[in-house]
Amino acid sequence: MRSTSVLILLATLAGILSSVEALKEHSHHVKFKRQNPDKSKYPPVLKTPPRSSLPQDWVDALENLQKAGKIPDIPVSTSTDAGIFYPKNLKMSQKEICNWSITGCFGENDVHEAADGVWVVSFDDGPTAASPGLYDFLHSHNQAGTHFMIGSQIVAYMDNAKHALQTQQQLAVHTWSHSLQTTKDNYEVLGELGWTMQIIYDISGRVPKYWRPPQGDVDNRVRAIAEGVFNLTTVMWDAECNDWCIEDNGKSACPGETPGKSQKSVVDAINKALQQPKSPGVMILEHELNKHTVGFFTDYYPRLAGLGWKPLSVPEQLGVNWYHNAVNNDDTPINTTSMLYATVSSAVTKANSTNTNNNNSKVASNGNSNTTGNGNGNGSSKNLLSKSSSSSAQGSVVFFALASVSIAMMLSMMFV
Ligand SMILES: *[C@@H]1O[C@H](CO)[C@@H](O)[C@H](O)[C@H]1NC(C)=O
Ligand SMILES: *[C@@H]1O[C@H](CO)[C@@H](O)[C@H](O)[C@H]1NC(C)=O
Ligand SMILES: *[C@@H]1O[C@H](CO)[C@@H](O)[C@H](O)[C@H]1NC(C)=O
Ligand SMILES: *[C@@H]1O[C@H](CO)[C@@H](O)[C@H](O)[C@H]1NC(C)=O
Ligand SMILES: *[C@@H]1O[C@H](CO)[C@@H](O)[C@H](O)[C@H]1NC(C)=O
Ligand SMILES: *[C@@H]1O[C@H](CO)[C@@H](O)[C@H](O)[C@H]1NC(C)=O
Ligand SMILES: CC(=O)N[C@H]1CO[C@H](CO)[C@@H](O)[C@@H]1O
Ligand SMILES: [Zn+2]
Repeated sequence: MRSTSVLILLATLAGILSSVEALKEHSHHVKFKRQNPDKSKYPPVLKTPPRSSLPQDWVDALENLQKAGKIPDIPVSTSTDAGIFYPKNLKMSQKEICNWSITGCFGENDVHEAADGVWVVSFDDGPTAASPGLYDFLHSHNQAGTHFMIGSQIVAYMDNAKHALQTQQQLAVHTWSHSLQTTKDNYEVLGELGWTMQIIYDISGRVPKYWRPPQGDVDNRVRAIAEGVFNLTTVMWDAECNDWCIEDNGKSACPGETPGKSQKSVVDAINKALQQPKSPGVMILEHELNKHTVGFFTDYYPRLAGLGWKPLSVPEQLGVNWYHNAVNNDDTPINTTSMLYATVSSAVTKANSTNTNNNNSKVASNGNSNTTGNGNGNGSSKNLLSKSSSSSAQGSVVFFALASVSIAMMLSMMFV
């Protein structure tokens, strides 16, 4: 069942992406033309960025981590019709590998569930032609969502990605070519993550903090590269509705899948999640692929508050800044010359230290704080990035993490 759906998803995405060239002409907004980065700067779309495209500082950072023994020596997996496989003679323990695709294992730093009462708003696979409508809808409700974007899709829909920024949506990483990352070698993973971060930075000035692996395919090797080189946190989910099965024409690409075999089955799965107990909250996997997948969300969204849910983006539920070099989309981000976390971090530290009048009062402090943008989390960028999270918010995040690991594991096994 899983491998069928994996294949269908890949086929669906290939279809969407191949229509991108044609659509590109029409999504051109003259207003933004001069601000767009030169597309020739980026590696070819829909392919894993080649080794020759990798900036030397990323390569050095990866190789230094390898030398220091910080990248587990887990072999690259192979993807077949029957699933994802590591070499048969592999002698590593499940704990060492922590391969989500097969065992549902979460890494120790993964974000994979919501705080009590929180409905996490997040979408994968954008930007697409359907994205602006979603962003406008969210904006009209003063709602931020986390958007895990495909680098190649940003090349094709650059103005739509900028629209996300303008409508107070958080930009995050979903790889360059939307491929299975455990099947990629270390340099390939580096390019898939790094180039997607780079294009997000180029259009927004913001350095992403989160990534979600396509189809959840991640292991401790891939996590170590994401965390060690770029300080990208892996974000998973704890409920599924298989909205991605529904194609542009409204029909299902996975007739054998429940949910997913029909629009009704998707809606039923969402309704089931909406009725779940509030502890932990719900982090449901959704996609901004087309008007149908967006429509599922816009249909149920108005009911969330009445059902007692508080909808928040990923960083809002954690009570942290949205980006490594900016609090959110409102402030002026701190410039950096590289996506390498060490470089970003030192640029931030330098900017912070040149600010003599340090004032932490504007920092995101908890999930209920004014971090959704729209003028509230306003202030000078220089003093925004210092950390002053309230201990109660941190305490509760830790509490939920501990209290509900088993429930989340159960849910992920049930739904996936
Ligand atoms: C990664 O980023 C977070 C938040 O920006 C920061 O608190 C943490 O110290 C960083 N991790 C490393 C290893 O620098
Ligand atoms: C940040 O980068 C932008 C664009 O490259 C540039 O215009 C601006 O002057 C830079 N700001 C600082 C403070 O270096
Ligand atoms: C920080 O700003 C707040 C309000 O914006 C103000 O009340 C406080 O006195 C300031 N603290 C410092 C150290 O400037
Ligand atoms: C958010 O900001 C508004 C006005 O700017 C203020 O009234 C409200 O108390 C703030 N909420 C929190 C949780 O800080
Ligand atoms: C945000 O900053 C701008 C410019 O500094 C200012 O005009 C505006 O009143 C501020 N908004 C809030 C809510 O503080
Ligand atoms: C910024 O400065 C504040 C106050 O000095 C400090 O607490 C905080 O850790 C600094 N943040 C960074 C990212 O350097
Ligand atoms: C730790 C872990 O999750 N390992 C699994 C990864 O995938 C293989 C299939 O090739 C499983 O056999 C492992 O158990
Ligand atoms: Zn995806």
